[in-house]
Amino acid sequence: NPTINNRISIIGVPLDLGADRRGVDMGPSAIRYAKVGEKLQALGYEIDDKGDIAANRPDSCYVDGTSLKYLDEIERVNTELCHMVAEEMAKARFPLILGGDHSIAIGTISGVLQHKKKLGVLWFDAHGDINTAATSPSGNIHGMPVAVCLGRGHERLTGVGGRAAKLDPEKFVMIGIRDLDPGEKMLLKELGVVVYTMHEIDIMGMAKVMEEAIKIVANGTEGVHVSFDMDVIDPLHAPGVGTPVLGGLTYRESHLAMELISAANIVTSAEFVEVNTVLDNRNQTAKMAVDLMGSLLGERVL
Ligand code: EXY
Ligand code: MN
Ligand code: MN
Ligand code: MN
Repeated sequence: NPTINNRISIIGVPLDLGADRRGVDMGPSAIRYAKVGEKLQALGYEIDDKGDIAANRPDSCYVDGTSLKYLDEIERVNTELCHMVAEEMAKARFPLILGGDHSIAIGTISGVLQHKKKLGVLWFDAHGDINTAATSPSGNIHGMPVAVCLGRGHERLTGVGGRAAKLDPEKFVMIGIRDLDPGEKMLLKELGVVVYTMHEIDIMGMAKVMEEAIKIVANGTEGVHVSFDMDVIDPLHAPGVGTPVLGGLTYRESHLAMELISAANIVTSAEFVEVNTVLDNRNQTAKMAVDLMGSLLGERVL
């Protein structure tokens, strides 16, 4: 039974090197300032905030060419994150990771995989994040974590957490996608990942999309990880992100998705990433992330 217990460990990862843009390094602070601990405590959880994993700033890091920017430091931070996540899960605690850029999914997911070999993933994002060094237009590693978690990409990234388990692409579902590079489209098709783009959400409605998505990731798995990139939400509601794309989820659609996952009792770990405080409007995007965590973890109106 993958149902979460009432103990949550918060881990902050103030890494912005994967985005090659300042601002998301302050995401964990902004999310804590928006009272994530208080919200989850009020919902009845016992919270252990493990603080932040130390991540270096770009000016003190080596940039290796342009195809995999800041590979050394991103590998190091993700390796540490992997160990911390595995350690918290060994204590039967629910890991809640605060980003940071989306490259941290490499560490989170490899850590979760140490305990749940059969893991489903719900990936909320405007982007596919499934580039490799060969297909990336930017060299930014936050556009690559999905490829890495499915076993594609540089061996120093796919090697984080050891070679043992990788995700099953059939248990990986993407939601809210509206910006894919040509190489990403090819790899998504090759691997057979199920993608609910904004088009499907518009046609089917979020309730139906989530019903299907939950079925796919829950059947035959030991748990489900939610990887939530704040840029999946429309920039009108979540302006504090580094790579905004028009035409995203509304406030209500994103909450409905979280509420339906919560009701299905399947989630065993989660991360909320890409809050860029420099671009945010009075911490609106960080607050929204905290509201979404509430809905994901059981908050209801009545
Ligand atoms: N696909 C583009 C790239 O690879 O550079 C943009 C990626 C943005 C990734 C953001 C975190 O989701
Ligand atoms: Mn992303
Ligand atoms: Mn994104
Ligand atoms: Mn709410």
